[in-house]
Amino acid sequence: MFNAPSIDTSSANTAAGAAEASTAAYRWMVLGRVFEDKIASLYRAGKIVGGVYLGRGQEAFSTALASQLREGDIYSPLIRDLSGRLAFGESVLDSMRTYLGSVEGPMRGRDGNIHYGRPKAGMPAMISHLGAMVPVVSGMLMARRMTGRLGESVGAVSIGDGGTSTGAFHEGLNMAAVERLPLIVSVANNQFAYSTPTSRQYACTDLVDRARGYGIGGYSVDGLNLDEALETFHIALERARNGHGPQMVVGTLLRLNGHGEHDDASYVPQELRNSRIGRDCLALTRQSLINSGRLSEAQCDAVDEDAATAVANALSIAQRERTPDPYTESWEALRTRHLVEGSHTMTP
Ligand SMILES: Cc1ncc(C[n+]2csc(CCOP(=O)(O)OP(=O)(O)O)c2C)c(N)n1
Repeated sequence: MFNAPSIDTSSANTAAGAAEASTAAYRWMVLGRVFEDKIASLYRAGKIVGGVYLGRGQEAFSTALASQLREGDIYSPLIRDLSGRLAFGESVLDSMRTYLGSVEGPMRGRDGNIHYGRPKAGMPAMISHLGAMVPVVSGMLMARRMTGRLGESVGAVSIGDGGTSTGAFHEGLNMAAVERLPLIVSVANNQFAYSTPTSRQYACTDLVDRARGYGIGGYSVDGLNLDEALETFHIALERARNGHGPQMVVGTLLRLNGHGEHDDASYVPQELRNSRIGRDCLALTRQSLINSGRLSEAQCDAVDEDAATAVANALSIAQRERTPDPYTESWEALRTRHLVEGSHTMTP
């Protein structure tokens, strides 16, 4: 960690508060995992149209950020952030409806995966082009500042190691740094950009070194360690809210599945899978919560059961709903105004 904060987080981060934050985050992690396991099996059964991109191995890092955002904040997740999206308030049913193409879903069955957003709730729709959401969220923060609506809100944007090599990432982050915007950049370094290893992606030692170049706060965390990630994002969020400008948090971890479910990730060396970062953050978190007495085995089992029930209920509703009918409906995707939540009322 450098550009290190000197703020006192002891009152906000009491032992009781930290325990509560970690058990709450664990629930979102489990829910995300159970949901994605179900989606993966539906995909293999040919029941999902389009791609399926999962966040296995990234749940701790994703949830550590999103579970600490407040109402009024902006959250721009990436394809591997289902746990974070759920923690930020997305409903399991809406996620399920989107994957199954239900007309009742937020995308009315037009988008088969997770590029959709909920602008009114502070979640812009994800632009597929890597890096693009950094300038978008920076722009949203600028707009809030210029219209006197920024207050203590922050904008959080997720990105992968590959996305940090794009021009949009550099330009957006540089502008945010110069303007000292309350931007949180969460970099999930999962060692591969699709199949490109980090050794072919960047020449610095750690991606967090880039923060120094922009003159912003930078933190490097073990992306498998929920407690460490929660504490670090807590500090980064406080710093951003208190006028210290953009904060970048880099989590080191390994993507435990392919880029998408169509990819078997055969390019990931076995030694890396067997290494420390190849472990499963969900199992590690469960063990840590039990060892520290924050949850019992039985309570962890109950978390699993609750998640399984929530996912099964959402599936049973969504799979009975109809998909769009191309013979009677326009297929102009999102060009129709009524399909976009708040398109004419959206405020950045
Ligand atoms: C500008 C741009 N180039 C290429 C792509 C195609 N693409 C989508 S995801 C991806 C790899 C992303 O790697 P990373 O940012 O490390 O995230 P990860 O998938 O590893 O989580 C690529 C090359 C894209 N979406 N945008």
